[in-house]
Amino acid sequence: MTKHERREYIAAVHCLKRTPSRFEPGVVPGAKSLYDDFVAVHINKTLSVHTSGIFLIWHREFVHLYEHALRTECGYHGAQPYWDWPRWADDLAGSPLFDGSDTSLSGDGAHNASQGPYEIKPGVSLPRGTGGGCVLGGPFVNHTVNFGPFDTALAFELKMPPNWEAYNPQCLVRDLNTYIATHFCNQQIVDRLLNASNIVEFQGNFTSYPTTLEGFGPHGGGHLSLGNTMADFFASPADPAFYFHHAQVDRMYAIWQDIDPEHRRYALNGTLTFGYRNDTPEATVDTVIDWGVLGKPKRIGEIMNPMGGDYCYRYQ
Ligand SMILES: [Cu+2]
Repeated sequence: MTKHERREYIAAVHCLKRTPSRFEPGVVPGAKSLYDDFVAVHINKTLSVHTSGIFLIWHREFVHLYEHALRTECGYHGAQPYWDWPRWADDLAGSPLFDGSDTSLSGDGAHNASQGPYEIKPGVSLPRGTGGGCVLGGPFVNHTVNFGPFDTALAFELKMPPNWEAYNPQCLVRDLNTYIATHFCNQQIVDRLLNASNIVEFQGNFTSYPTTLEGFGPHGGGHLSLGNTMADFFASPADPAFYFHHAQVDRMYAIWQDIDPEHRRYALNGTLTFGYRNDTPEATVDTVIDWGVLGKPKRIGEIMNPMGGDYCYRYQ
């Protein structure tokens, strides 16, 4: 993107943060804007759209709806860019996305001495990064996170955070972490991902369940490599970087589908419950996904082709 395009994108995100929420007053007190509505919907659906049969397609439509809102509500003319993980994995702070300049998404957070390692599960942890505090400057220094923070462990217990709708304004927190980026978002990881021979393997390469370090994958790796706000399992879309990360997840999905469209275009595997639990039915192309205030309900089959239905996009 040219610097002009980056500034236009950033201005549109700021505009979305000023655009009124679509929730009825009082229903979701933390949703102060249309930007926050996306965070709220993600929180509300967390227990059905991660390590489940609809992870890939749900996040595809979610990013599409966000891009659509940037364009239709806020005058943005471009597309939602993706974050090419391996390119800056060993130098996140030097990347145009996170270098803290006025054309970035803001950079690292202030060094927070009390930031500890990331506990993946009992006995398994990953080292902290270089920040852990509020972002120090750049375009999103005043971007408030209005929900959470939430405890990721709740997801593994299939529990929603109590009173998640509450308004709890905080700063955007980053903890740039090249250890995590170079281990989980490198080129070999991307190659392995794209070499998956079927949908079970492909989904597993993104995020295995139960989570092991080996199977941590570039989805979780990307979230954790940016730190606290992006590492919040429920409220991560509160960090504008979420959409760059998930555009790249979707790019991987689209590239992988295009390798063998006959077998992969409509391949699905898994239920609608976190951890592929069988208390909900298997996702099928006819399963309808409800988008609440963000958009109209859609059949899964309508979300599986980037060049079909409401979509008309491809990745470079
Ligand atoms: Cu998500």
